[in-house]
Amino acid sequence: MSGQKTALITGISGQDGSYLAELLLGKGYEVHGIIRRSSSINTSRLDDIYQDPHASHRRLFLHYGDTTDASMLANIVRETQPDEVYNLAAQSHVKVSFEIPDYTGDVTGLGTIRLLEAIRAAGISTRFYQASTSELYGSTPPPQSETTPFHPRSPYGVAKIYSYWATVNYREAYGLHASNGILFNHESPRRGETFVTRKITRAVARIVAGLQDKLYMGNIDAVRDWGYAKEYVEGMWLMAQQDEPDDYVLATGEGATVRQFLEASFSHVGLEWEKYVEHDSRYERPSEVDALIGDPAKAKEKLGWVAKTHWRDLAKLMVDADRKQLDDELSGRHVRADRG
Ligand code: NAP
Ligand code: G4F
Repeated sequence: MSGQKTALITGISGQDGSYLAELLLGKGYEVHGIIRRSSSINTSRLDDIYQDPHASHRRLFLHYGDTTDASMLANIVRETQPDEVYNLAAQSHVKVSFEIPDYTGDVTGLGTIRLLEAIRAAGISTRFYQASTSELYGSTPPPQSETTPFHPRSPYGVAKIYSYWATVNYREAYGLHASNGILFNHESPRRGETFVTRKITRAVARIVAGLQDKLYMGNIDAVRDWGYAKEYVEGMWLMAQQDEPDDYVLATGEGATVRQFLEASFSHVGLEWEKYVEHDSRYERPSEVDALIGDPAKAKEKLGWVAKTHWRDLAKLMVDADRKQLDDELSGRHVRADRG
């Protein structure tokens, strides 16, 4: 079909990658995604948009690869000639990054340079989106905007700052249309189960069902600015549509403590969180990011993007989805509850 755009997404099997792929397919794009080879199926978040490889008009194509494999990245960029590249692949867990710092630096930091070099080597005019993060601000107090100084507090944050500056550098050095989305925490029923919001909402569902009686948590005084992932991928796409590349914060502008998220999630099903939650220091980090609250004014003004769902509604939405998913599992209906 003439005029059809092509996008390449690294990290397509993750939370954001799956929502972004849906958005782009809905806009008529041909979408290519990189997935890792795994001994078990790792594409469950793509179930709704999976297309039979034998279907003649399919627009979703999955390719095996890894951000540590430069030749694979070069081949896929050259072969697919994407109009837009969204670099979402990362070892994205902050606590885990303290345990595997070398690997995190390789995948989350150097992986970006490998992809940028693949674009340069292909000699194509593409638009590049980098999944930057509020973790870059680290210990710099809120509110945080595009002009706030960075002070990362984890190997993950340090790796992401490398990728942030690599993106800026390729924009300045080579004129690449390369933008950083500095995204504050965004969650959904598809959130990985070891991130704090999903850990809480899954536990609430399991406690209601009588499958669990305690929830062990780390630092519940931490403040985060939680939004809804499905809305944030729209902001990624908008950045790639601008005439000029730039860097943008996406956030709700509202902060809450982990304690408040616990209270909202448990009270949604009529439970008192204090009766179930206990502390376990194993979930604390060697250096914590105490408070992240974004200032999304630039994204509102330049992109027309505004976060609609704030943390209280997000907590309810995620508890409801986890309860439905558990009900389906227990009754033998293995239907995902993450349609939201
Ligand atoms: P996620 O659910 O953890 O997804 C990460 C994706 O990267 C998965 O598809 C994963 O594949 C893939 N990946 C991991 N290591 C890889 C490697 N070596 N080679 C190729 N792919 C690899 O993360 P997310 O929440 O969707 O976040 C998307 C991106 O935004 C990440 O870069 C994250 O750091 C960043 N970010 C996230 C947030 C947030 O609050 N969610 C905020 C700011 C920035 P598998 O499925 O095989 O593991
Ligand atoms: O849900 P978290 O693990 O997310 P964190 O560390 O903020 O990182 C996420 O958001 C970043 C954007 O700011 C992304 F770049 C990154 O990829 C990831 O998506 O932890 C949130 C807070 C932390 O302060 C943590 O110490 O919750 C606190 N927490 C307290 N107890 C816990 C727990 N976190 C986890 N994962 N598990 C706990 O038991």
